[in-house]
Amino acid sequence: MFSASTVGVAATLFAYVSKAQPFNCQIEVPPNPLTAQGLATPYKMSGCNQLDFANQGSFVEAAILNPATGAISIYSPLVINNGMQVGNGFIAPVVPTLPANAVVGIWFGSNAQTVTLTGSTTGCVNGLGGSIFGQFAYCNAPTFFTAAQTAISAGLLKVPPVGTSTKANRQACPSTRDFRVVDMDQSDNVDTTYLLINGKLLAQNTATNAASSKNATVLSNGSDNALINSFISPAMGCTPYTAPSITTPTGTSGGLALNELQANQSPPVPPALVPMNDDFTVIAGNNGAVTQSLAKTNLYRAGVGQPQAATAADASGTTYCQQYAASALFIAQNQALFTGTTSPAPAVANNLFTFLANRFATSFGPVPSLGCSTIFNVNITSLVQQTMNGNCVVVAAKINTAPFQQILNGQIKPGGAGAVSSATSKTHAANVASAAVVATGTGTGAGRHHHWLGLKNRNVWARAS
Ligand SMILES: *[C@@H]1O[C@H](CO)[C@@H](O)[C@H](O)[C@H]1NC(C)=O
Ligand SMILES: *[C@@H]1O[C@H](CO)[C@@H](O)[C@H](O)[C@H]1NC(C)=O
Ligand SMILES: CC(=O)N[C@H]1CO[C@H](CO)[C@@H](O)[C@@H]1O
Repeated sequence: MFSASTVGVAATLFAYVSKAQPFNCQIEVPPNPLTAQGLATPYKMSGCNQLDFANQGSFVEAAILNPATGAISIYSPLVINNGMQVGNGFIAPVVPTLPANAVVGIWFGSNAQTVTLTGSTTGCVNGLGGSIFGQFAYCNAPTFFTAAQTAISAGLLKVPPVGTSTKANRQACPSTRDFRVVDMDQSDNVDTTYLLINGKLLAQNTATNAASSKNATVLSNGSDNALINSFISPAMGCTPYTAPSITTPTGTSGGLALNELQANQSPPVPPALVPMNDDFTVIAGNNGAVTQSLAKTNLYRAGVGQPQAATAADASGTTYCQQYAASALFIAQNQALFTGTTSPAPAVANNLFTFLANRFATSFGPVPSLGCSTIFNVNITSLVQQTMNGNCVVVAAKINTAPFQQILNGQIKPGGAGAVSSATSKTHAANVASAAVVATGTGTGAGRHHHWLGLKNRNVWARAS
């Protein structure tokens, strides 16, 4: 039933996604990146323009642990375009004071398609061999998480529990490993913000820079972490875990490391851990084939403090997709609360509910998302019906919860009605063909494209990233 033209439609969609972010950045890690001087040395960007932040910008976030006290602080190193000078392109970064024997971990995110680290990359991980993660990288992160666990075990570092919602029927508060709030690539975001002053001067978003710069834009990447910390948690009456930071105007910041440590301390049951169908952990071959990789998945997990999967079954995308169905139920259950909450991205959706519905439908959908709808052979367009206005902003959404409940219960099994042969999403070819089931059925092609367009900032929100 997959005619050439059907496949063509799906292939076009995929190409469209790829074209949305054609930028491939190289970021030069400065010498001694884990020292105070290294943290305060700008990372130099090549191949991308940091001033075009929404499309090509990248962000760096460090967590600093004092092993003697267990105290953690967050510091965001600055990223500049290669060739920029102090005062002509950027404001010199503030130099942090590091405790003795500080253990520093560094994480990268990007609005561009890919980031490749150059320079002093010892201890940095960009991917598995030649297969980079894409929009994510880290330096010294496993060492950081090990030291943090030691500090927790010693009673020095006290990570607050996620807590209980005060506004949403006392549901558990969300964390980055919670199936209710993950997206197509969980655990890939930082909370970094920068300033762009007068449209041409890059600076850290310190209290001093923020106060003295009247004509500055905050370059925020609206990450998944920020989505939880700044939108979902407040809406539910939950308090995000933050730490002191001299690179935020308020003096405190969330952080990838904080989110993962907290999720590790108060694990949801079951916890969402990076699976093998995450588009950051698959390996793309020259011929367009995509192979799942336990090694690459584990390499990613190590960078976000997650347990290693012993076998492919332990990181199964099918299992992950089944459990991810819980997200649809959560979003629907809290429809009224989230409808009354500001949208994190007004250009994508008009409130938090429509935003989350759109983000879930995208993430549950065909590869290069998680491919869950393909695995369970359900029509995601039909199960999450979205209404867009003339500007392609999602203004209404209707979630049919029963099928998601059945997926969660195991009543709808992988393969669903059996019409789709590729349940495991091993190759592009298989997924493109399967994706056609949904793609061709989409009511308006234009709407569908705009929907995918939301993936442009997927590092940012649908993240995707
Ligand atoms: C303020 O910033 C904008 C860019 O965001 C720039 O075009 C404009 O010239 C700036 N105004 C002043 C007074 O510098
Ligand atoms: C999927 O659902 C949409 C929306 O209800 C519908 O228009 C389309 O025909 C369906 N596709 C298939 C293949 O059934
Ligand atoms: C640069 C960039 O992508 N900024 C986005 C960060 O997130 C907000 C949503 O809160 C968007 O409006 C920005 O465009």
